Amino acid sequence: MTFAELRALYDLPLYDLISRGRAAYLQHWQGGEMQLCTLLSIKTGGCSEDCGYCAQSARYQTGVKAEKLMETDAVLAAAQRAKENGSTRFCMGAAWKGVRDGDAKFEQVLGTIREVSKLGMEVCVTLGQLGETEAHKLKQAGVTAYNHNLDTSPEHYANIVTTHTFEDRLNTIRHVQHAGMDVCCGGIIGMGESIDDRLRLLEVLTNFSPAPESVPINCLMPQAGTPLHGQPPVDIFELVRLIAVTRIAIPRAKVRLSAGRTLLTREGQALCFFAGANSIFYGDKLLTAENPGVDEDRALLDELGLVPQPPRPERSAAACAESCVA
Ligand code: SAM
Ligand code: DTB
Ligand code: SF4
Repeated sequence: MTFAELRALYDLPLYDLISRGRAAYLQHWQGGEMQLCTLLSIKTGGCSEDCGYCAQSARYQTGVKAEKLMETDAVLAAAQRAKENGSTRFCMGAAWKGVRDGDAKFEQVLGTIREVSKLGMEVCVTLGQLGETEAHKLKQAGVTAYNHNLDTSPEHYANIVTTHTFEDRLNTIRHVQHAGMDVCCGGIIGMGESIDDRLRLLEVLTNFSPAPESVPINCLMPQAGTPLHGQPPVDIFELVRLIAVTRIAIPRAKVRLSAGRTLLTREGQALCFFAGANSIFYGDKLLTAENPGVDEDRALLDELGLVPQPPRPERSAAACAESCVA
């Protein structure tokens, strides 16, 4: 879609826009199903990069300590708990600039993925930059989706990060696509960007081929010690509008209401779900930041009459070993 088309949608009267978001959702998805994803930080803190929102950058005094890469057994136990709790997707994140073939840590992560992928969940990782070889090895090990956010518009990117570029992010995404993994790619709002910046990011996403399988929309979790701490919170109607436009523009994608739900009311979240969000992170913690508790989320889903999305066997690691089509 063009920027002008996205902007025209965004500027519709709110109820017209969310009605169109809801209609686009119902064309492609079972009404009432919410995908539950569990996040685990398998390597926390000490990151070389200077992303201005991130508590895990070694450049800022945030109180997040650098930890070692988690052992396979501990990750596997967390994945098993996530499955028992009803999550159908397990996403492992590492505070790295990227990974390199031949590196012992990368080998360890591949071993962990091989084990986690036997549980039958969708397996997602977010490890930073990848080359072609690394992407193929991740796919072979059982990764079904790779999360690599563009985070903001090409124009605003350098105001937020200087240690890598928007183009670097796109290159990794191309490697992920060529290796046949699903692309999970979205952004963060509330980083001082304009509405146009948010829609320019969406314009880039709508031009991906194939379309992203998931689009996480994060609201900035203000992290003490980072340059972006102190940004004003995101306006709920701006968030709802962006979700609806994303749903209309990329109707088959999971639109994930990601970081920042602790900053939203229940009513605000309900409006986001109506506008087209159909996936959440489920569990008390994101990577380092708070997430609503499992009991609170279960209660919210119950009150709204939403049910966890059943596993999609066709997207499990085993089924995706050869190829996964959207
Ligand atoms: N290091 C890898 C990378 O940057 O791609 C993977 C981990 S990184 C923490 C994954 C994503 O988390 C970021 O791209 C960003 O979208 C999101 N994120 C990090 N800190 C955040 C914050 N304070 N608020 C909202 N989203 C955040
Ligand atoms: C995504 O888009 N959001 C998640 C996941 N992908 C890796 C991460 C959110 C991180 C929030 C801040 C933190 O926990 O440190
Ligand atoms: Fe490092 Fe990722 Fe945080 Fe950037 S977002 S500082 S690359 S962990």
